[in-house]
Amino acid sequence: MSFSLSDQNDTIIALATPQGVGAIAVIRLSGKDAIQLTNEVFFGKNLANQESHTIHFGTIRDGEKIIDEVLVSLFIAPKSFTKENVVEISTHGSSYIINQVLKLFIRKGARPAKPGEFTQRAFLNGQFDLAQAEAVADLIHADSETSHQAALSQMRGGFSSEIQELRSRLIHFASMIELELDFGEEDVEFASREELRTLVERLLRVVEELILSFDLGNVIKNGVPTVIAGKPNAGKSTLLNALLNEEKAIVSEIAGTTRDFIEDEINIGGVIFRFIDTAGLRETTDVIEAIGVSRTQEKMKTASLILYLFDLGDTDLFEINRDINKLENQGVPFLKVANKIDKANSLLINELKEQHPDTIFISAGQKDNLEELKARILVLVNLDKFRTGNTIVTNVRHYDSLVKTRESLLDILSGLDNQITNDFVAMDIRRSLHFLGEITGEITTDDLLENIFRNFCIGK
Ligand SMILES: Nc1nc2c(ncn2[C@@H]2O[C@H](COP(=O)(O)OP(=O)(O)OP(=O)(O)O)[C@@H](O)[C@H]2O)c(=O)[nH]1
Ligand SMILES: [Mg+2]
Repeated sequence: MSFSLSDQNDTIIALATPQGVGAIAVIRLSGKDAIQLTNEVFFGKNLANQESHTIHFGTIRDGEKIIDEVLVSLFIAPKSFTKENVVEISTHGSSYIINQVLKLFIRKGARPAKPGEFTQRAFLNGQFDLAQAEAVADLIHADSETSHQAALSQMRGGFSSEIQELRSRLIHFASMIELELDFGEEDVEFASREELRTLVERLLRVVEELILSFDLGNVIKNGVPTVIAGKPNAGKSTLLNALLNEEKAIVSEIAGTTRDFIEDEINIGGVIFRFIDTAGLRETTDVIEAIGVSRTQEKMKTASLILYLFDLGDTDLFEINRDINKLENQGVPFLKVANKIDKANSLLINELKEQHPDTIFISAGQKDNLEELKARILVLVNLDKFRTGNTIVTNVRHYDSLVKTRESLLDILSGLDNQITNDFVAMDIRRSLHFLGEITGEITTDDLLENIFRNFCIGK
């Protein structure tokens, strides 16, 4: 797939709603001939005489044959998503009708849109910058409140505006320093080195914060990895099933039932958690179970959160303290979850309440107190910062450019410290400008564009 400039003159068409049967389907056209092409097959009124942002009832006909009764919405350039003429045709949602309409338009000269081509045109026509265009894709794929928030804030400008502002101030310094170079031997200084340092340090802080936010961004997109760990038979698989409300993992009274890990997503309070049920932790001579145990230990290291689950009827304070000690050394946040409260003796419960008052008592089998467990999980991961509209980088491409920007900014600073000559400072500044420009799309290459828009779905 490539985007040559001549493609840009085509009028493109695609189904904008999902494939399959629905009450209505929306077919979208964009391009300079969009209205004229529609006029050729639409009967009701002359679309060429209508105003932008109006809706018209009529029929779509292929020669004598009526295909469907439809509503046609008009968006006249530049007042549309792509800034081109856009027509949206709402038909009845049968795949037969959709296919007939698409075929008819293609016969008349429209071209099937490539994935993301509508958004690509919007970008090329200056509707928004590249980071915002990518956010459109994220927004469509967002399936939780937090990932939706992150995509929306990026699409509406997010960190682009801040980066653009700092970048334009850096451009100013670059030109000043290059002017100094023009004056050669004469000892003039147009650009204050102290002001340059202050600006670079500020940029560095912004860039570093964005780099840090990438880890959080990933969590939002892919779910918080949460491992349920504990001895065999503690009830880990039972807890996973109870949280999922389905019988996903096999539960049995045989210790060592789960050998490989099983995972699934659960939405708690608008945040996606990826729960991972693991093989119970114990010394074992069974080869396969031993592999499972070592995988559990691996999973625990990469988790954002561990639910340490124990059976109140099959442990004691000594064992619990030993496990907690190990967990504290691992450094991953964890919750102490005591299971099988329905058949527990009160001695251990009282000891726990005294020594570990933050223990959560549940019965996975009876689904008791799971709401409190969920509430405590939410508090522990503390995702509040996602809700306050802080900027979060969720895109690998942005992350790469940010890391390169950081390196080149550090080069500017060390250049200033070591009083290197102007031409080198100017080069480092140019390099920083380049990487910053890559994020917002002020600097693009064909490869880059192609890669980004390939990940969109057709019709967007
Ligand atoms: N009474 C009672 N029994 C429970 C509870 N939760 C789980 N069980 C029982 O405990 C046994 C073990 O449960 P599992 O969920 O398979 O335990 P596990 O931790 O996944 O065990 P492994 O996969 O072998 O490591 C099963 O017989 C469950 O029915 C509970 O809250 N109360
Ligand atoms: Mg299990």
